[in-house]
Amino acid sequence: MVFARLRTGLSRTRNKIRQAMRTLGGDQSTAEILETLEEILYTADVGPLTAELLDAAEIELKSGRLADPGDIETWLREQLLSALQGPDHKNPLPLVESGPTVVLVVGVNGAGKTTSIAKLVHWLQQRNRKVLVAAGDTFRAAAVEQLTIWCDRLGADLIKSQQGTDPAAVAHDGAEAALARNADVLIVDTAGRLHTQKNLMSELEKISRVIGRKIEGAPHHTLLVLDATTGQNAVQQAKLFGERVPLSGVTLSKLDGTAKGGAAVSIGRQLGLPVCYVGLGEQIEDFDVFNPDEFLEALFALSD
Ligand SMILES: Nc1nc2c(ncn2[C@@H]2O[C@H](COP(=O)(O)OP(=O)(O)OP(=O)(O)O)[C@@H](O)[C@H]2O)c(=O)[nH]1
Ligand SMILES: [Mg+2]
Repeated sequence: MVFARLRTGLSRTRNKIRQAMRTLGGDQSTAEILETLEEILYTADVGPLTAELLDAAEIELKSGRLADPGDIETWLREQLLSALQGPDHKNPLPLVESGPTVVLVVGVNGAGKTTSIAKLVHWLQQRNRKVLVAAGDTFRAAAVEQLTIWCDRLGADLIKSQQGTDPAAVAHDGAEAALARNADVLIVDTAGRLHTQKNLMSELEKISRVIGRKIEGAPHHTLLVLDATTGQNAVQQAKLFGERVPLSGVTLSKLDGTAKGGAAVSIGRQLGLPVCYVGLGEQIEDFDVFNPDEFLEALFALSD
């Protein structure tokens, strides 16, 4: 992962956590330790998992298993790591054996979908994959322009149509082109939408259906892009999108900003969704596969 950027992004949260960690130990009572742990988990914004972990910590503390402040840190790290671990972090978007692998990218307005697509194209190209992009956000002309600029810069083929075209038609053309040009991966951009917009949510289902008719099993991955700075609200978005389209994972964008980071933990624990990729800035390289160990180190710096 672009570890340095992640560390910088999460430095505010980390500093607060470290400060709290330093107060642990000595002759503190169980109640005092639990209070500090609560502050730490609140600072990291891990959501409902906070209560669960505090209950577990209380049992551990009363049993005398966490006698040392170092033990508490290690225990906490293990708990969070188990909440963060997805099925296959080294290979978050496995490609199908033959024919193009289709990745549909969805999310609310401004989450970072289009930027994440450009970053993912670059990431795949670096791994010698031939990538084709379909500009499924036909809602605004500017959306197609934005993607055109990225694809020109990256030397990736882009399938696009006029503003107002049915996005499912663009996705269809994208699938056809991906087959004809022997692309390894087809990435389909979509317009931002809210889960409450019924028609727009149905549109996603239609896009999926149309692609599936062209390429068997497609879309193979539906990636939800979440703005990490929206905290626990991101978890709610993931839940509601997941009720309409089967999600395979999440890209957590803007972790370089004011994000506290805990949303990654909640998404894994509450929804069982893996965080596949992280976005750490506006540049093409500010992106990598999510690495739970590095993430926890950037957030908690338990090993410092
Ligand atoms: N700092 C930072 N900014 C980001 C990141 N990802 C995206 N952005 C910025 O967030 C803004 C929105 O990004 P887009 O990629 O256009 O988001 P989108 O989800 O495609 O937006 P719509 O298509 O309008 O729904 C842009 O200004 C991006 O440069 C990131 O990881 N870090
Ligand atoms: Mg966009």
